[in-house]
Amino acid sequence: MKTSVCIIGGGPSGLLLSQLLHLQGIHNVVLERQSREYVLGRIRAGVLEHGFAKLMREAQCGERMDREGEIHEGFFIAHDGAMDRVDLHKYSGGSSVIVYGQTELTRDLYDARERMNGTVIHNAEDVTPQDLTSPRPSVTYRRGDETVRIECDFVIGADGFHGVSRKSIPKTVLKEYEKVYPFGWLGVLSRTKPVSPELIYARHERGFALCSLRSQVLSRYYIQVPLADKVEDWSDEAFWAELQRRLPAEVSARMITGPSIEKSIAPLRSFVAEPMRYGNLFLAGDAAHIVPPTGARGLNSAASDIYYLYHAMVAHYKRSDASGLEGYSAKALARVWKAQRFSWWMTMLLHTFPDSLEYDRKLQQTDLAYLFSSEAAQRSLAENYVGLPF
Ligand code: RFL
Ligand code: PHB
Repeated sequence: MKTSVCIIGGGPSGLLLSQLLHLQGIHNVVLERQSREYVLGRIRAGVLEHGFAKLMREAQCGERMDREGEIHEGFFIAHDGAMDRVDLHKYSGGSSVIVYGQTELTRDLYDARERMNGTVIHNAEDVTPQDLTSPRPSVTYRRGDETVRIECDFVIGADGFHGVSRKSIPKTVLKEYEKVYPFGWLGVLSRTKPVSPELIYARHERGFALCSLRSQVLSRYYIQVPLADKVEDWSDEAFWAELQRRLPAEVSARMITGPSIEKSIAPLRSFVAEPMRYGNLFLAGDAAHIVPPTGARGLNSAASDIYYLYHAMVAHYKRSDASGLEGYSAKALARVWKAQRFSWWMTMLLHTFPDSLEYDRKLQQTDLAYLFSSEAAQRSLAENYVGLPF
């Protein structure tokens, strides 16, 4: 098989790039290790920035997002007995975010790829990038007993944190920066009315909590848990009780609980791999960088990678201009690190650290008191949360 661009990974990053390139007449193939149902069963992001939404529209996949997604112009931070609101609209110069689930967005991308006869190969086993520093790299994969080779100009590594692409870059070339946090988030999805029309991030001595949503009938809640905890350790009853303990009493009093329809634990990690290019391999999204979910930046950082890569590929194929590809890694990393900084800051501000000193807790309280007493600090939070420009 021959193609121009071979994309490894059929998550949001890979599918969005595939769709954008297709619309520009640039032939591409997506290789995904899992089935479509498996990918759509993963409950992840809920908050999108407008830069991501704009790309979805450009990819002709924004119709349902614009119809069903909710515009949020602010969110709450519960701390020290107070419930302070961050006015995103006011402090970001009129911007906002969109609440629309990653599952739905991925479904829209799959549907579009199908409608346009795009090639998305599921259940591709042993995907292996080859000859990455040659002008004609290839990717092989296995389907049953058969090994298939795809020859291409470029390989895109959009296969998430545990993918194969980043691992195919020699250790002598790749530098990895990592910070692992001593806790995870236990998330529950329930078919109940959300406790608040806007998100509530809560700092509490017992640990962080977050009230989020997917729609007016679908709630998504998280609580900070120790790394050693397993999903089986947490019955629905225990989850709701702990969540309610960490929220202001008036919020807990009006919370509607119900059976969980999904429950999972995600460890929190900050990670960046540099550079994001090796020969004709380009990394994008979680394959190159991970943030703890506290600032809702993960998917939104992938969006800027895809935006830069898409424009670089178009310049290469339409105008024989290689400058976008040459500059990709440096340009993408500059924005990636800003998302890292912001996500780290939100995480440090709102979580309870097992080894923290009383001094550290005083600083968290002071940081929050400063935030809500300073318009400049709220402006800084708002401009990062709605997304820095690409
Ligand atoms: P993905 O989604 O991991 O997709 C990668 C795909 O590659 C496939 N794959 C392979 N395919 C072929 N061969 C191999 N060897 C392969 N290895 C892996 C995988 O099966 C998968 O389908 O990466 P992508 O596309 O870069 O997208 C990144 C986002 O998924 C991620 O950043 C966000 O979900 C992070 N995130 C959030 N981001 C936001 O912007 N806003 C949020 O509100 C938000 N909330 C979250 C989050 C992540 C969370 N978890 C579970 C980590 C909330 C949570 C709880
Ligand atoms: C979510 O709804 O899953 C969500 C929202 C905001 C975050 C993280 C996750 O910061």
